[in-house]
Amino acid sequence: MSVRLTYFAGYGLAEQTRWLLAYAKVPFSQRALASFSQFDELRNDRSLLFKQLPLLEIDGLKVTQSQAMVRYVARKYFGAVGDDVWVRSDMIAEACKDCRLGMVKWPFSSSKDVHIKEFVPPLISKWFPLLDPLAEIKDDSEITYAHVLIAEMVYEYDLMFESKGLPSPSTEFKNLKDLTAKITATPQMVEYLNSDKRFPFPAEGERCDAYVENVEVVLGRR
Ligand SMILES: N[C@@H](CCC(=O)N[C@@H](CS)C(=O)NCC(=O)O)C(=O)O
Repeated sequence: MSVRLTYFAGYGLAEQTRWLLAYAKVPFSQRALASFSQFDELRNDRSLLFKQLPLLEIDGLKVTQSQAMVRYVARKYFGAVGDDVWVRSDMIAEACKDCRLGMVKWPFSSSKDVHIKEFVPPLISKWFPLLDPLAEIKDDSEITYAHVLIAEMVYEYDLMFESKGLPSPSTEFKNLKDLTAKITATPQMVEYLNSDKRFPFPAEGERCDAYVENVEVVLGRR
């Protein structure tokens, strides 16, 4: 089995798939593009259905569109569950996609202060109270791919607020906090989060600037 993820050197639209692969203990390699010519080659050799990243390759199958990637990995590597659980998980996954927009946009915001004080809080106050009851787990066997996505989102937002010396948004949401702690404490997630596959949080300053530069160069904007 060969699994490869192609994206930039950062989280963006690829991190959910990285977490799902890591949680499901699926070995994967990744390719962080560094130049426009690498991206252009993929656009021209038809690897990218819509000429966009990220790209997930599994045994020759080329999957793009981050949410199609997430669902494909979920279907292939997470256990079989009934239709009701699948549909609920898919709905939660869409909510996570919407809520984590503040994460995806963070590196590109011209003012991190405005972003964290004005753009992100409405996302948190809309989605966290709705997701909190859905994050309650009585037994580990209840964990679905959607729970891993919730944990990913909560974890990244906590890192974002921490990077600005602000209290973690998850503090007030017991189920979100407990679920995130549970998932990130599993041996496979500890391994992933400490591996060189996990990119550091793009904190304001050099790290963020380097990520933005990477994206702009690869997309041919600089
Ligand atoms: N709906 C797509 C959006 C993908 C997307 O916007 N990718 C950006 C990079 S994060 C891209 O490749 N932009 C280049 C382009 O659209 O030409 C997804 O979720 O994967």
